[in-house]
Amino acid sequence: MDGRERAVFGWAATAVVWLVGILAAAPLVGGHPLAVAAQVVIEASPGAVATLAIETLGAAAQPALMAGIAIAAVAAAAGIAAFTEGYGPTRSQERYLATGVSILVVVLTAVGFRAAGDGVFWRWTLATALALAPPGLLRLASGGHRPSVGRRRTLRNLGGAVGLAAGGAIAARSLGRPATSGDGPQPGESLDAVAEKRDEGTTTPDSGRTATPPRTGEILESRSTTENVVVSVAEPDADPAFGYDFAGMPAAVGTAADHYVVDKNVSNPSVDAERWSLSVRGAVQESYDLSFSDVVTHPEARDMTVTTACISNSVGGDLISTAEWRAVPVRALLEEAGVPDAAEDVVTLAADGYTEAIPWDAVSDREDIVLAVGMDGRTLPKEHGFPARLLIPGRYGMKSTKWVEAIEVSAGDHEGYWEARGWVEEAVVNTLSYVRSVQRRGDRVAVGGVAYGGRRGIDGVEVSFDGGDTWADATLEDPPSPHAWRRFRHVAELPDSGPKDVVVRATDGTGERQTSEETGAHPGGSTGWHSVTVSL
Ligand SMILES: Nc1nc2c(c(=O)[nH]1)N[C@H]1C(S)=C(S)[C@@H](COP(=O)(O)O)O[C@H]1N2
Ligand SMILES: [Mo]
Repeated sequence: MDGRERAVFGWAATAVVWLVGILAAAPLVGGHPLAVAAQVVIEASPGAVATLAIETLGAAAQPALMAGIAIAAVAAAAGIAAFTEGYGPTRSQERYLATGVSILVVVLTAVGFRAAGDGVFWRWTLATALALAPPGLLRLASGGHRPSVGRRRTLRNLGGAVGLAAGGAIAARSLGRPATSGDGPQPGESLDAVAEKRDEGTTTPDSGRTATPPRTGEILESRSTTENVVVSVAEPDADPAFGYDFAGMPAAVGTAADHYVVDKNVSNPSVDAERWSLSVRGAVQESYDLSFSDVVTHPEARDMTVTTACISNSVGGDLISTAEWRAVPVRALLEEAGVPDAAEDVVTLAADGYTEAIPWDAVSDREDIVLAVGMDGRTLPKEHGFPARLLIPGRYGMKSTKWVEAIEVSAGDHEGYWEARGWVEEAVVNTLSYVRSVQRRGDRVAVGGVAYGGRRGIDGVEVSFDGGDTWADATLEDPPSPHAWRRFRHVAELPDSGPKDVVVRATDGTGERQTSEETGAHPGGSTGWHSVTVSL
């Protein structure tokens, strides 16, 4: 290595050690500047870019963005080193540059750690110090801004810096920020315990309940296709009626653990339910606040089975789930505050800065527009919006604000987070039917799946084995609730094992057939018939 190469390597290595130090110190505040930077990029990027990233990268978009930012930081360090070595600025110019870069790095690290956590002074300052110590010492040990040491010593210095970062990681972990303070309600805790605690002031955690659907028929062969379809062959003498629970079929009502998760966040807000309160305010007669246990024990709280789907889901995609929620009608919360005739929108504001709105007319009309505080009989998991989130059956998931902190009545039209990025405002779900399973039992082949038509409901599902030339009516299971999808299956006598072009289409409760027109998710949700070619 000549001097220039060594400088470039030295600065790039310092940047890498800086990133390692940042990640090592992260547990101290419960987040890190890299995630904050990614969040700033996501929120500042134009809707079209954010949407493209979601559509092409899906759930990988956020980690990919963080990786990109990390690589850019290392490249910038190498670039600065190449510049100073290549253009030979004077010693004093070089010192100015090094000082400037150092100050920038210190400020970015500190601001990032402050923003990543709850802003407690000693936590973010200590995290900043822990993160900056390894790269700082690496620079000092390698002779400041003009490295002139041998390779062996460089490697030794690097090893020392990484060791220092490891020490920082241990320190950060042991001082780690608890998810919430005190012994208030935690995500995923028994709802009964929360209600009891309100009465007695104690909490008794219990073990979760699980609902694994029974599977029928021994599976001889099974594979999953890219279309989220499980194709399998069961014993020929397995129950010829199939039921609705054969391999690949989702449970009619799923659990919190298998519910899809979508949000704009690199890391989700940690809300302390003990300190949280729901503010009901805006253009109302009297604003008021509710505590978490006020909502949990609300007289109108009820259990509700609801299907939600993300508007960015592709035809046949897995961003659709059904769960049992504990929830309180939003109109019950608002009526207590008194809503004037001039009210237009009911705006929900969230801890992550997300907002959504739904017309007051819809809220006052519908008992099923609710604020949910529980799932599967427990408090919400953090990723589903602990401690409280909205649910609007029949609208895409984007309308269902998670981590709600305030419900605000507005006299004007409010533009929601995704609406501002070019997605439709109303987000009424398009009628859909997805194949989830194709199974052979002897000469009989069953196609099974789910169909959802929002508030219109589902009246029928048809299945084709020949790419849509001929159709047969599927058998439908009763929906688990008026707010949920319906499972279907169709069994046909098909002795030959050649390729089958399976297609499904639904008819909603108004008698309208699901459109065959294929559209992408943006801006109003995907449409088109789900089809999959299988051989079994
Ligand atoms: N606060 C907040 N709420 C949000 C989002 C978000 O990014 N922030 N994403 C929305 C979107 S696009 C969807 S599809 C649903 C997903 O809810 P889930 O993760 O509980 O399934 O949350 C919605 N609510
Ligand atoms: Mo979504």
